Amino acid sequence: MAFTTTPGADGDHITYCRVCEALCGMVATVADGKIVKVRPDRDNPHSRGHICVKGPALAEVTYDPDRVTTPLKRVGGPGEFEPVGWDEALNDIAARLSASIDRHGSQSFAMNTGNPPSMGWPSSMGNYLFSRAMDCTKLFTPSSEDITSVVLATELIFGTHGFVFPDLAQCDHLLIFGSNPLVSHGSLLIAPRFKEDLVEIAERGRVIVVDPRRSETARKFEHVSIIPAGDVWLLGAMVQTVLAEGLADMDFVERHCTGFAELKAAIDWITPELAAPRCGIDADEIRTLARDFVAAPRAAAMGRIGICRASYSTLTNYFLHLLNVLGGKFHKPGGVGWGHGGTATEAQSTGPGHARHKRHSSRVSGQASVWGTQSSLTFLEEMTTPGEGQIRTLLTVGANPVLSMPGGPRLPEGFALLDMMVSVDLYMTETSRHAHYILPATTALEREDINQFFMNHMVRPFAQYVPAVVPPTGQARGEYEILRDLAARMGRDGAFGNMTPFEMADGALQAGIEGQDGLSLAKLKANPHGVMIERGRWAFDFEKRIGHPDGKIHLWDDIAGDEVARLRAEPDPDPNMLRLINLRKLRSINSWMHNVDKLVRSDSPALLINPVDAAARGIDDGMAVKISTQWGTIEVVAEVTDEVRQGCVAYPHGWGHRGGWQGANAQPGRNLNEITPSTPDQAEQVSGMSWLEGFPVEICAA
Ligand SMILES: Nc1nc2c(c(=O)[nH]1)N[C@H]1C(S)=C(S)[C@@H](COP(=O)(O)OP(=O)(O)OC[C@H]3O[C@@H](n4cnc5c(=O)[nH]c(N)nc54)[C@H](O)[C@@H]3O)O[C@H]1N2
Ligand SMILES: Nc1nc2c(c(=O)[nH]1)N[C@H]1C(S)=C(S)[C@@H](COP(=O)(O)OP(=O)(O)OC[C@H]3O[C@@H](n4cnc5c(=O)[nH]c(N)nc54)[C@H](O)[C@@H]3O)O[C@H]1N2
Ligand code: SF4
Ligand SMILES: [Mo]
Repeated sequence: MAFTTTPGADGDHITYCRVCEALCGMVATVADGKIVKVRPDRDNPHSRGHICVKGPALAEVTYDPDRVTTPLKRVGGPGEFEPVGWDEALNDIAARLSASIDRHGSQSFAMNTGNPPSMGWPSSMGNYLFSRAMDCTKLFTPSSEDITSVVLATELIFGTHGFVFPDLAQCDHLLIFGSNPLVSHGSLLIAPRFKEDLVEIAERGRVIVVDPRRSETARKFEHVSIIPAGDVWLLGAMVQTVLAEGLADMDFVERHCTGFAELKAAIDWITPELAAPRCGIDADEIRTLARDFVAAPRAAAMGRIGICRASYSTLTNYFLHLLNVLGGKFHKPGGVGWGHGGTATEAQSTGPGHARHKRHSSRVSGQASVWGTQSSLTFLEEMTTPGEGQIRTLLTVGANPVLSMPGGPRLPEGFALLDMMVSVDLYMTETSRHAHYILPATTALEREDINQFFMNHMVRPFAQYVPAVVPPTGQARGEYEILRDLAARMGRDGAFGNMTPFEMADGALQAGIEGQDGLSLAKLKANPHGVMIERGRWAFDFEKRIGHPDGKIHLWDDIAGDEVARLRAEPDPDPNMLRLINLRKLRSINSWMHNVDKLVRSDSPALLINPVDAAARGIDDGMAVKISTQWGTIEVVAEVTDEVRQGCVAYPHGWGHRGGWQGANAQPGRNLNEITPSTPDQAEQVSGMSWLEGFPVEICAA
């Protein structure tokens, strides 16, 4: 079949989705200059025809009448804007940003970059280079609601942040902690046909899903129901079992690890009997889970956000790594390890010293920074607390923290104090309506891209370059272009260098990892459906990627020691407490696709509550209920279901819209982040991670 590579030309265009990390291949048909159809790309050798409902919905977003397609300048209160030209907008922004920074110092400038721009190469490079151009140390991202704890745990053990993920292709015993890949399609681990991989693993062996909710994934495989945030106890006791029963792979430990004796002594008290009431899983079952895992020759344990956002999430992820390492599953077929599919830039970025714990601890409450980003829970106080380094100017790029950050609804108190706030977005959102300027970004279908950053955590590494399907709607521009232009107008574009993002990508592709591959941008352009990178996942020397100066995996570490001591002093949980967990659904992506009618038509947010908990409160299915915490109360609709265990309720975030997206505004639901723990003292102190899973709530009929 013939394809065209000219943006906007009639015919079929090869592209890929950038809504989630699966990056599924798609074919978009253009007629009369407009996208009329989006279908799966069956010739994409990686996703092989897989897409979900959200991929084609990118076309609806592209042509959404509520989309912002010209620069907007605030002329009154929040939400009151008038269109302006690009030159006028960028000149005014540059002048006012420069003046404020001259007066208050570079520490007074902050950036908040969100999830969607991180899915693209030029957009993420634009953000990165602009933050460098501005010497920005106040970088807020969703990391502290997402990956900070796993990044820190990985740094402590391996001295690097390189993502450790399972070899789904060869594994035959997979433990999944706190992930629902049948809905999320995976994260920090790319396998677009994740479900197929899991079905095949289950055919060869077992897939065990540890989750407080009988999630879509748990339903299809073996489900182990856990008390929310109980994973630190379960994983601690599994590691203790491995140590106490002498099951550890001592050959690997002796060759590659330090700290074995210290670890063994420090956690001997986390017995399965002690852990059982704290995680809700019998002591015998905990032992069996540990023994079966170690005994399986090709086994892997993986975790994702369900274990990343509680008060011991760094330690939880630390124990998860230990389980894999001690169980003899690290850097082994069917086990876990670093990816080998990347390019030289990624090999370097997974090398020593990149996690940068505490490099820029926060000014007011001293919260740790991890991976160069700040804890979200310090965002408001950094804007409102006077003194040197108070945030005076803010750039948000593809982020909607008013809905997506804990305490988000209070952020406008800080926005109101800013000299200048600029948002680069597709919409006037709950966040960008407070900006002085909204600069219109392109959608994924309106920009060329390469999956550069993602190759390194693909189960089966794959490289693809795609041109834009259509030219930008109205006056929209790509983030890279916008930010480079803005930096130039401030005389700060030196950081952007002389190469385009694609020239940089080409250099990295040609360099390859350890001299292999023969990849180049030209080769990708000649193979528009993408190229599988054929090399063995384990065919490299993992010791070279360990970042600790001694070249060893550290089984024990002072920070982990402090966390274990803190855990030991943890009071017994209140057995009557209701704890809330978060919920992701197939037709939603965080806060930003709720203006697409075909997605929201059959997706409405409800609080899942167990029949026993509902009956105790006189709550029936479909009833309005109040969820309260010390941070506030929201009224939502209840769905009574034994899908959630007793003592656990679940609600999705990203709803409760009040922006310029009319369809989204008309949807039911409330902003969960009105009531999530939102003060800096509620962050996990070691990592700054937000507490989103298993925090206590009270529920009553409204
Ligand atoms: N459809 C859809 N896909 C998405 C997204 C989306 O919004 N919608 N978001 C994308 C993003 S930004 C990310 S980061 C990824 C996340 O990808 P995943 O980590 O797979 O995210 P979830 O689907 O939320 O799955 C988390 C699971 O953890 C469970 N859980 C909650 N609390 C606990 C706990 O204390 N212990 C344990 N063991 N489990 C717990 C939840 O019930 C849930 O089933 O998904 C991405 N994909
Ligand atoms: N309570 C609770 N809070 C959570 C989570 C949770 O599970 N529970 N999940 C957390 C996680 S894992 C994440 S990743 C974050 C997400 O946090 P954010 O990234 O801040 O939030 P999103 O809802 O993804 O908003 C993305 C914004 O980008 C805009 N946008 C979409 N596409 C583009 C584009 O191509 N370019 C530009 N410039 N803008 C674009 C959208 O209009 C929207 O305003 O939320 C976190 N917050
Ligand atoms: S799973 Fe859906 S949202 Fe994710 S990349 Fe594929 S089509 Fe896009
Ligand atoms: Mo995320």
